[in-house]
Amino acid sequence: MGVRGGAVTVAVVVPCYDEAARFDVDAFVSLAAMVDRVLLVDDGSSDGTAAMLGAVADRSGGRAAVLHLALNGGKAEAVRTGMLAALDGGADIVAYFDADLATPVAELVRLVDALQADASRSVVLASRVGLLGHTIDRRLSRHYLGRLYATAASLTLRVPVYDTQCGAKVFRASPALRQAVARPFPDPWSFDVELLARLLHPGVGVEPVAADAVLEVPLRVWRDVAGSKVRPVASIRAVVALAGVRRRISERSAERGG
Ligand SMILES: Nc1nc2c(ncn2[C@@H]2O[C@H](COP(=O)(O)OP(=O)(O)OP(=O)(O)O)[C@@H](O)[C@H]2O)c(=O)[nH]1
Ligand SMILES: [Mg+2]
Repeated sequence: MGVRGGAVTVAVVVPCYDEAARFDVDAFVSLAAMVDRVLLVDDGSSDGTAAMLGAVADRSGGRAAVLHLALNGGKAEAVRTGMLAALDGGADIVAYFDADLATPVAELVRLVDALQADASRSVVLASRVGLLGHTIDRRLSRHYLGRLYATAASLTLRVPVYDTQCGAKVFRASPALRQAVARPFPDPWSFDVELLARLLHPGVGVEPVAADAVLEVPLRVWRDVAGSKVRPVASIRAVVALAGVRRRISERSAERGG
């Protein structure tokens, strides 16, 4: 552990919407001690979230900050706004990380370490793969829905990715990353896939991220945390939204002449 310090600046963006019931202040204070910057994005919450995020900021010695969005714009826009702010703040590595700690802090640190350890990597994705000795605690129905979606996402992106939806991802700052978060995601339901699509298949004038610069790291621990605000209808919308991601990839590929 110990991803903070040195020449490389690590920022973690945490989208938070009405998280008061499940937010663990102590865990995020400990995260702030391990990285250079924690950007807590309060996505127009109307419960006690703002006070809890404020408590993290107060106890973090200036390393955690709260970015308040007046209106609830959804996870996609909360993540995008936070990532832009992190890049503007000079971060060399930017992660996004769900507030519910389904992925534990120690696992996020492992993902950041994996990116730091290999300069040829641009992206590290957490992957929920059931393996002996690992604890991936996910309802069976969610697992199979997730497998279907991930297969469709993999075909859309034209790379053999296993899990696009886990809420823990780490990116190296680059012109490709900056352009990938410069504009809102057209469809909030598939923003994780759209972000990867923009990196792997960018528009003219931006160097793409190579498929083998993306590393998937199997999580040792991931636990489904009760209180998700994502309704089942969202997964249907997310599948439909992949058609848009595919179309935009084709358009950009055509513009690049390939
Ligand atoms: N659902 C939802 N989450 C948001 C929103 N804005 C920010 N978030 C954050 O996005 C993260 C994921 O939210 P969850 O409700 O756990 O949804 P999920 O992890 O995608 O889905 P599950 O796999 O069911 O847990 C949390 O950190 C939320 O606080 C929003 O408008 N809606
Ligand atoms: Mg969750």
